[in-house]
Amino acid sequence: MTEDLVNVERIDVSTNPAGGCIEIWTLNRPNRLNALNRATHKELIQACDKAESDDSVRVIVITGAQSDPGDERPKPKAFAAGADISEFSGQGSDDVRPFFENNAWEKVWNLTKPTIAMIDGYALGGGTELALSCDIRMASEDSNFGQPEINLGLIPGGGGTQRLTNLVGYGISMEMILTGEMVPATRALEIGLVNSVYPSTKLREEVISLASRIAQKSPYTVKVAKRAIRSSLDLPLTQGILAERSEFVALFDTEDSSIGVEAFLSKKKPKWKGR
Ligand code: CO8
Repeated sequence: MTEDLVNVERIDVSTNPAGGCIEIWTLNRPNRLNALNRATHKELIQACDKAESDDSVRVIVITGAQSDPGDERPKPKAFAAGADISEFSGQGSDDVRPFFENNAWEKVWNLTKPTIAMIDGYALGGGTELALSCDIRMASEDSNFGQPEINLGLIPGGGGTQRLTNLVGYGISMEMILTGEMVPATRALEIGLVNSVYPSTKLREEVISLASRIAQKSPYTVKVAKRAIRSSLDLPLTQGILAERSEFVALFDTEDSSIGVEAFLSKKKPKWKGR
């Protein structure tokens, strides 16, 4: 039997007012530092499609498997050390172009549900970019980030030049991409590349706690909030404000806004309908 390259674990949160589950997707090639080969990439796309069409999935967490410390040659901890470099060998632009047209990085970015990258170890190249495709990044103190593609004669291709720049600003993005040097977790926190940093032993608990708190909200309203925040990246401010206003006003026709307002006024917990 072959092992899943993206292992999907479901954590039931059905006692929440919104019910449902949190999905944890674990990239499962620890002996290759979870480098994303084509097969892993395909499974990641499938996981996106399944989760998007499954109404019970509230929040998605993406992480990397760790190698067994008892192994003869244990590997360093990793979220993902990027695309699988061995698959680049001998490839021309016509070979790689189709892969980019439907790629997992954009698929994750375009999920309508909230996503959290749980990073414990190396997140390099496509690994940092995968974390950047998530909405929130939470890392362990042992993590290192970087865009080392320049060392391969390449540049980031999974959105790094855009999403990294957006998050950390022009100068720091330039420095990271042009040097290819790694940034440790403490610095990643300082520059806004990650939301929070924890000791490795606490990371999962903290991520699940945050995911559970988000999962308690109306799943419909969460999606609208994500869409509105996302539009701030694409639209000039004045248009973004108009987009937000239109989303805000439309929410007054949803059952969940009536439920939320009535629950507040009657000092009860809202029981969301998700519409
Ligand atoms: N691809 C394939 N194999 C890898 C990768 C990788 N990206 N990273 C590590 N490995 C393998 C190593 O070859 C090694 O295999 P083996 O045990 O068989 O020798 C094993 O994982 C363990 O790694 P190391 O022995 O190298 O461990 P070290 O502790 O010595 O070093 C490092 C750890 C620093 C993380 C080192 O492995 C490294 O530099 N890795 C490569 C990082 C890198 O350059 N990443 C960028 C790749 S290019 C990319 O991501 C482009 C993204 C494009 C996105 C596309 C969107 C559509």
